Amino acid sequence: MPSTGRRGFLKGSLSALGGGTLLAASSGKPVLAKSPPEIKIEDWNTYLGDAVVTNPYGVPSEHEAHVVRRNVEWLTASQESSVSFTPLHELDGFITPNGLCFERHHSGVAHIEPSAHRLMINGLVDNPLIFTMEDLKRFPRVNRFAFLECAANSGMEWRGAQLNGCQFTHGMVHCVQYTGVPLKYLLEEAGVKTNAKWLMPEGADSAGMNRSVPLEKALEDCIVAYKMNGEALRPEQGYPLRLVVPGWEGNMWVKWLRRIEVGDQPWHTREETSKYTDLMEDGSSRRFTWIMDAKSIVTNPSPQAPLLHKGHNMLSGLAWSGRGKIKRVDVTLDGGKNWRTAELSGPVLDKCLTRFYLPFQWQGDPMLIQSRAIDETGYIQPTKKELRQVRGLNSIYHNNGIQTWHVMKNGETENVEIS
Ligand SMILES: Nc1nc2c(c(=O)[nH]1)N[C@H]1C(S)=C(S)[C@@H](COP(=O)(O)O)O[C@H]1N2
Ligand SMILES: [Mo]
Repeated sequence: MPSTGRRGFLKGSLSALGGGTLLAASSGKPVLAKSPPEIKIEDWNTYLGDAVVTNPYGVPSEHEAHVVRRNVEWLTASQESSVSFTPLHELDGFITPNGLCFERHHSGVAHIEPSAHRLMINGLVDNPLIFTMEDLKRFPRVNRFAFLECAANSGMEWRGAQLNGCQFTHGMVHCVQYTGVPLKYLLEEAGVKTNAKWLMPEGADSAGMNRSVPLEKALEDCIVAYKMNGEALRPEQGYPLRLVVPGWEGNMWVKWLRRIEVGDQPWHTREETSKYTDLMEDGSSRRFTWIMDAKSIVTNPSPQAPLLHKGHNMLSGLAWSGRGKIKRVDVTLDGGKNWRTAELSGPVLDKCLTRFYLPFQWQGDPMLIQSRAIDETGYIQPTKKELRQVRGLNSIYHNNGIQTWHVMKNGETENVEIS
């Protein structure tokens, strides 16, 4: 299956225009129609449209109603302590729209009145402080894009292919632009004592969720964020305040952030927070595995986005690394015999999702599609086999193994594993 360059693609489209008709299907892919498409006067050509502010806060077209977060009901006992998944196969570029960011809550979405919200910094500091939201908005602020991935993303796939759709296998990730105060400034204001080494950020949800974060990371690039993609955080994402911990596992990004205690040792050892560890074959556990290793996923085609047309097609996907920028993404259509380098499209940013594309020709033959990310440190995304050789089968967290999609003759696509 030779790749089609941009020129070749254009040529194909032009001859399609000459020989038959080029019609934009809903998927946006150019296809040859057998007979010319019908052009008629539609309702929307003849009536006045909606007035301005019919939707004071805009919502997507009614024809996009299928583009939603979804859950898997059997995963958890209750839907308050559960997860919903980002519809990766419906998105493009590298930004996740706010309303489609996956959610992970331990005790549901807290609804907080911002004027009543406080952030306290206490523990090993010279001046314990309490900030209002207004106080925080008077501090110097930064804007940065970052992906957030739950450590459990792809966790259901540790023992084998299970869920049919990249939304479910890889949808515990989102990438938005955050606006907020570098945590460093707040810690400077409080005056961190010299023996301080750890922070314990805590949420105002009924779980009072807390995690241990090394002080070093906090001073490096953590942000106390109040905006995402330019507007206030959504309640699901921690309104009015959340911690941003770029490149590190999602559970440290405490939402509804109300307190940061400064200490000299990790809270992991004292409280229940040890469950985010990776159980190895010999019964030992890996812990403090916070950095999200490089990973990638082909979002189109995928089980929820099968191939509809023969001939020219666009393969699309996402790659990311908690260690920096994505350097390269390789794609195979034949189960790893041949690899091609995909095009990285749009800004390639530090600790962000990165969009990749690969145009290809499809004549109806079965394909085994995989993508492999390489980050700027030279780290190469492992196969699932390689991952299991090191970590065994007991883990849930940190599965960044290469995913395989089997495209069948009819274009339908399923989640499989090849050795
Ligand atoms: N207060 C609080 N913060 C929290 C959680 C929570 O349940 N409560 N869940 C954590 C987990 S496990 C993840 S993966 C991320 C999910 O962030 P999101 O809901 O914005 O996707 O939030 C983290 N922060
Ligand atoms: Mo998580």
